[in-house]
Amino acid sequence: MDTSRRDFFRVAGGVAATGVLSGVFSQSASAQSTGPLTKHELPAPPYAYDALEPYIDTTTMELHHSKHHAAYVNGLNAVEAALAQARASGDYALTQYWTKRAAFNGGGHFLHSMFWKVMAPPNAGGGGEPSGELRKKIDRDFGSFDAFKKQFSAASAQVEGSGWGLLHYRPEDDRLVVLQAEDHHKLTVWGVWPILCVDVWEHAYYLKYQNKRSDYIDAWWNVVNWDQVSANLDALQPS
Ligand code: MN3
Repeated sequence: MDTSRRDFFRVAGGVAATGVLSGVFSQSASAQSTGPLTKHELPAPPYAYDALEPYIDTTTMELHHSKHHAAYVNGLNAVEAALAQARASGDYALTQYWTKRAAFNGGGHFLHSMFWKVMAPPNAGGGGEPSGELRKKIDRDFGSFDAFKKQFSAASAQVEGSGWGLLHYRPEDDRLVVLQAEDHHKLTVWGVWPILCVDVWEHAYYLKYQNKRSDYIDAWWNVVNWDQVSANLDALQPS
């Protein structure tokens, strides 16, 4: 076992309260049938924690990235190790539990990774309005950028409990659609791909905005990185 793999096992073991991981680590080296595991890692945000001030405060950014997002990364690693352990042992009794945890933690890791990238410091790539092909599709599919913003803001503000507001591209009919997610995964729709997301869990805004989720969303538009959203759309278009 090489050093990085040992380090990963130590990290993953630290989050596995059930203790199921110790078995898979000892077995996975010899049991080829369980398959290799991906080591999911916490991506660094492309700016400093204080870069989105005054719209998103430094303490919120630091806790959100280094604690909350990190927990989803560790959780996803633990889930996949537990499922490998099930394959190694042949005991699939907890598969439903771990599969639900895979959706929650995998969704959390994916959406937070996108969330950091679709934001940029105000007046340094953040804010303003989209242009190019993205702007054309927004105007076409929502009537206007203003109407899109209102619908997206409303969808995000009206998420029941914790969740996300999402702008998706739907390749089937070449259309942009606004949807919600509860938690990180519920209300997921097939056949669409997210290109913009806003986290409306209370941990994303409560320190600065308390119960005023709509105020947070209004402020968040000032840090949207439209170049990144355009790049996300372009990556889904046939070239
Ligand atoms: Mn979050």
